[in-house]
Amino acid sequence: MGKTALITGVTGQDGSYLAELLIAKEYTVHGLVRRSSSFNTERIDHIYQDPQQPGRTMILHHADLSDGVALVNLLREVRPDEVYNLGAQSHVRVSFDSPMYTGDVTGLGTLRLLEAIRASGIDTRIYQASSSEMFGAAPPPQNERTPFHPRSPYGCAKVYSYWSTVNYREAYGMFAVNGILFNHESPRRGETFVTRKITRAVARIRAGLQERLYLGNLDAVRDWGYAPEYVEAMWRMLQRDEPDDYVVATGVPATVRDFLHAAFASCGLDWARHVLFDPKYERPSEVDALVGDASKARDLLGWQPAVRWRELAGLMVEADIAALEEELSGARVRIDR
Ligand code: NAP
Ligand code: F7E
Repeated sequence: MGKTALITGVTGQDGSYLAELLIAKEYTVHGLVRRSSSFNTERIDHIYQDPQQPGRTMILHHADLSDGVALVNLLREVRPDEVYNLGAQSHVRVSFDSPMYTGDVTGLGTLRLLEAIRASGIDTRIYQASSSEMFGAAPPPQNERTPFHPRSPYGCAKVYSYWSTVNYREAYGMFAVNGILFNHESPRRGETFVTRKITRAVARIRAGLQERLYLGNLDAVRDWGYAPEYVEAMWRMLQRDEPDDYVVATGVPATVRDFLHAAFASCGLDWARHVLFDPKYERPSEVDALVGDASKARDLLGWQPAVRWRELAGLMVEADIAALEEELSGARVRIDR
């Protein structure tokens, strides 16, 4: 019998890659999906299995991180060996517009899940999706010993979740780990995060569908890795003998301007002819530089990244060009459920 996992945030970028990884490892994957008035399962449509299919290994449940009782009921029903808490309001700029909501889902949501594990009485391991945003203003390179100095409601909520996870490990002996992941991207990255916003615009400008791209601060430094590699690190953390916290990063810095240049240049375009500044994309308090030191993950998990930011920019542009061509040819269809 394979293991059973429950993923919150299964419809997100990481959730979709993690579900693929676990299914390939013969897990039965249960995913928590929040109710939406429009389809929100596009990233997992290709691995979706019909409820009527016997012996299916991918099962979706409606619930929400704001509903603690629903979490208890779900855990009692599924009895997972492993829980991956990836669900969150994950957009830093938006967290300044909706700080209470972000605190509720991204912060308290984790506590609800930890408490639901206790209340349901099941024996399980939990992965918490912690973030380099917790380091905020702390100068790079950042590792597991770097003090937190969050710069947004999102960062503050993640710090709350981080310490709640550590507290449940210490107080109740729970196998609870924090993966402190630096920015990771892919063709499935949400369209309003800066990398995807850029690569999508490159595809559209190249096709003559868009002329201008409005951005905020181009000087910010980030450490961008490739999401499918990062979900492997999550899984490895839960396979260890002892629970612990790990930084996951490439260690390679680049500015938003560097990424912009590489993405446009990969199609022979000059970004400076298309990009304009809009202050609405700036944050009230910015995180200037995040560059991770992932040597602990390398030494203890045997995890190392292969894809660096320049290659990532190229592969994301290629994927956005292919997706646009498919869309324009009418070949892309939505699956109804
Ligand atoms: P994402 O694409 O924004 O996905 C977030 C997921 O959370 C989506 O499935 C979303 O559902 C779900 N969600 C939102 N509100 C919810 C609620 N109230 N109840 C239940 N689910 C809810 O994020 P990601 O990039 O995959 O990141 C996964 C996790 O890692 C997040 O916790 C994020 O904060 C954290 N993280 C990300 C990065 C990164 O660079 N990607 C780095 C460090 C940490 P919908 O699809 O319906 O919106
Ligand atoms: O911004 C600058 C912006 O929104 C990156 C989330 O996954 O990673 C992500 O958070 C940088 C910032 O990601 C635009 O000011 C300029 O300095 O792509 P982003 P983020 O804020 O680093 C962390 C690790 C997480 O945990 C989060 O969940 O780019 N920037 N112009 C812009 N950013 C956006 N979104 N849009 C712009 O137009």
